[in-house]
Amino acid sequence: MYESFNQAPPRLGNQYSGDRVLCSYLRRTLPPDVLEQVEPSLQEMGRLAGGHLYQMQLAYRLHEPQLTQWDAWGERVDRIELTPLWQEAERLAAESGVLAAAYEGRYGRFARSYQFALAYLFHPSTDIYTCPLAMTDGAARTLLHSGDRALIERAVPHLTSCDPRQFWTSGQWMTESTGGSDVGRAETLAREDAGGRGTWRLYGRKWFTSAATSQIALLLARPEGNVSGGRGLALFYLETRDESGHLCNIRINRLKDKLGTRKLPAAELSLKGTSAYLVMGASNGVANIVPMLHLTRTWNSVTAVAAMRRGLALARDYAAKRVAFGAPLSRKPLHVDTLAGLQAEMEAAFHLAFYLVELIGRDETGEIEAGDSELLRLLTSIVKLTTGRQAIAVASEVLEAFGGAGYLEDTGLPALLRDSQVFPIWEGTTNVLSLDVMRALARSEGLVAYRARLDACLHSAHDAGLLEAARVAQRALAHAEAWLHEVAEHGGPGVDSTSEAGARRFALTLGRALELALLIEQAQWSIDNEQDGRARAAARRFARSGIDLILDVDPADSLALANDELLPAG
Ligand code: MFK
Repeated sequence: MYESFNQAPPRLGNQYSGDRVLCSYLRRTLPPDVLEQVEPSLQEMGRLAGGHLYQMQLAYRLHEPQLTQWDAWGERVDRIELTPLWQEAERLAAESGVLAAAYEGRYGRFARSYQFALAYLFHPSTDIYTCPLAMTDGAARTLLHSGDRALIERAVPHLTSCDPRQFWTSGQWMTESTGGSDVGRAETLAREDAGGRGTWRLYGRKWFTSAATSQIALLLARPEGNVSGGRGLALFYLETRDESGHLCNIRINRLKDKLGTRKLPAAELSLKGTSAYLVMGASNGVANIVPMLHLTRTWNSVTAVAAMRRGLALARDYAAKRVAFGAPLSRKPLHVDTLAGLQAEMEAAFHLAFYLVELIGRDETGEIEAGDSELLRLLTSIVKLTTGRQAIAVASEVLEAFGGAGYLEDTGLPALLRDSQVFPIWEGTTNVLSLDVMRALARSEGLVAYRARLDACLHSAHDAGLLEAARVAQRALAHAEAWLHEVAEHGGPGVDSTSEAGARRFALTLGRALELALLIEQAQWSIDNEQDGRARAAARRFARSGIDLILDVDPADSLALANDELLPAG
């Protein structure tokens, strides 16, 4: 009987031990005794991510969370049933300490590197369960930063628990229909309860919240009588359900019908007199929620890299077994060239994201110098916006590397692209974060520390093959500095129309130049200590992949192009 050909699908091995970039980076940056202690749990997470969790992800591909708003007898219940993989991920996240690792104080400033290595392995096989983890991490850090003893004692032990029965997640509820970017326009009203016992009631609609299954949320609302804008908002803490499990004056209007991240029950909510407590005073809400944003943006960066890595792991395995025109794809020069470019992007992004993680580790343990503090503030936005854009480009190419199979839902591959599209959108779009970079530079010396770090990386390079790549990074930074100088002379401090129009190209240039420098540093170390030239190959390739993106653009041309059908000919 005639049997038609069946292609063997791509497979994953242990996602820790098979990840040369992660393993080599940890060998360089962690003290050997710390690495020895954390490696068994990284091995275990890598095994699950490439095995059981990945198999579940494929098996439950069609499952989505279900919202039941009413019970059979007309009672409003707003119950959300999670997918089987999310239920598994919830348990595993707690037990394996994906959150707790950053708070248990065992590894000092290296705790964050360990935690984010766990998160990087956990993310791609758990259908974005890292969204509630990111929010939870941000909430725990913000509450600790607030110094509010009662809230800290009440919530932080739950948020950082390794016991799934005790573990709570947090939501972050900022976005309203007035804007996810211009948060200062939020309309949710806060009214203090009579008696002044510190309880407030919240009224409003949160248009887009993170997972609506969280036990607590940090959110913004405007105390009655406060001024408009971000300063008039206050940061609040609330618990979503009472002891019997009923939502506390919260209605889940609907789950959001998203392009991707569809296993994540992001929701639109109405607050109907929900009890809440102030965190850090009755104003300055935007400034007070910033510690949360810094962590959620870091999670965004690390998970963007993790998504790229997953796509590449699948594409590489496939290329080795897929035969076309007489040879495996892995031997075809053009396919090889394409995958090489993607690997270089991923590898560069990896080092940028984990450098940000290192800075956070040092910041949280008080081992950071003043200049690096300013660098941390600047990089949070730069890293998030740079890696977010890379993730989409890589995911799109990964799908193409599978040909038609990359376009078929039951391979599980299209979700890689849909889910990646979220990285540049949530937690601040590329443009909004680029403007944040300009504002940060107008107020701080972050660029001095940036240059010092970039120079230190480049000076570490002595391999002849890395020196040309180092010059590319130097030239890109010099061009970025010259551009900044020019726009500052033209418009004075702050953001004017010239600097605003070029802010994205400027921020991406800073992101890519530092990616290249950090990759060069790793490459030199790997040559010297591991006799491995693969990071060098990545650095050399990345240096040829568009580092300096700054262009001279005529604003009049931009205005005419952007408004093509709105403006008269001329
Ligand atoms: C994967 C699943 C996806 C689905 C789930 C998604 C759930 C939905 C979750 C979301 O809602 S995603 C959308 C999240 N939205 C954002 O991340 C906000 C983006 N917008 C910004 O970041 C704006 O720049 C910002 C809201 C901060 C601007 O607000 P304002 O009111 O114009 O504030 P301003 O004056 O710029 O800053 C107020 C204070 O905060 C200032 O300090 P001072 O009061 O001391 O002067 C700023 O310096 C400070 N600040 C702002 N951004 C900062 C910062 N400080 C440090 N770092 C920053 N990044």
